[in-house]
Amino acid sequence: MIPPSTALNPSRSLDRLLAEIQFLQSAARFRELPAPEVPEIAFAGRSNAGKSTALNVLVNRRRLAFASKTPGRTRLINLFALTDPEGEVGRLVDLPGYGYAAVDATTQRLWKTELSKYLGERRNLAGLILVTDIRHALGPLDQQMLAWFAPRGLPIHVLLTKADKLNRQEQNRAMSKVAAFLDAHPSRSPQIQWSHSCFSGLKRTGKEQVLDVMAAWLGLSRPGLAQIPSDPHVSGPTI
Ligand SMILES: Nc1nc2c(ncn2[C@@H]2O[C@H](COP(=O)(O)OP(=O)(O)OP(=O)(O)O)[C@@H](O)[C@H]2O)c(=O)[nH]1
Ligand SMILES: [Mg+2]
Repeated sequence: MIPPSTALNPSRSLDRLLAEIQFLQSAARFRELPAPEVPEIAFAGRSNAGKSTALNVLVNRRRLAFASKTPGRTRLINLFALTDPEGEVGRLVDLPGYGYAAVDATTQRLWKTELSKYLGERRNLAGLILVTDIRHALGPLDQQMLAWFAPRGLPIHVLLTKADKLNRQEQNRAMSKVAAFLDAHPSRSPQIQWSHSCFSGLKRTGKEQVLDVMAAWLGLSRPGLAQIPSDPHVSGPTI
């Protein structure tokens, strides 16, 4: 496994690499994925949670990943490459959502198998962004995902999205509930970074916290990020 980088490389800025991000490949199956040569950050979560939208907003593109009102829009494992003149340095991965009952049983089984293989076995996975709708943050399926994924010992950032749907007080309440849930989680280990933050794809707010986390996972620099945030989950919502 490629360990998540811990030393920042100031000559490689995440923001600069994001400005040049390119679609790399779609894979329907785990075995079709490109060689696991560079660290990958995966976006997972319930269908329709806002994964593809979050990815687009974070990279400042309107339609890099396909977002849609129709649940089940992302049907493949979509990989996007961060490349500097010397080659690829990392990837962002948009995954199909889980929990979408309207697709037929065979497709659901295929997604589940390939998704579990990706999250369970991909050896260059540097961290998981678990995208969850703030109005019902970390529902039963997300909790299952968290409990199942935690033993891999990789960092997790819970992104509470669609924050624009709630007022500030409701956002704070949702954030506190998630903080308490993560703090008390039986799989929580002080060595593994678990963090969370509030986000709105519609208002394009909450980007900085998650970009800081992503930069730390990839060992990249960001303006104003002197060192890896030791515990970003203590920071409050920015919207
Ligand atoms: N109000 C609001 N709507 C959002 C936000 N993020 C996503 N949406 C909407 O939610 C719907 C689903 O967004 P997607 O980004 O396609 O969701 P997804 O998680 O990629 O969905 P699948 O690919 O089906 O798993 C779309 O109609 C988006 O416009 C947000 O922050 N605020
Ligand atoms: Mg999607």
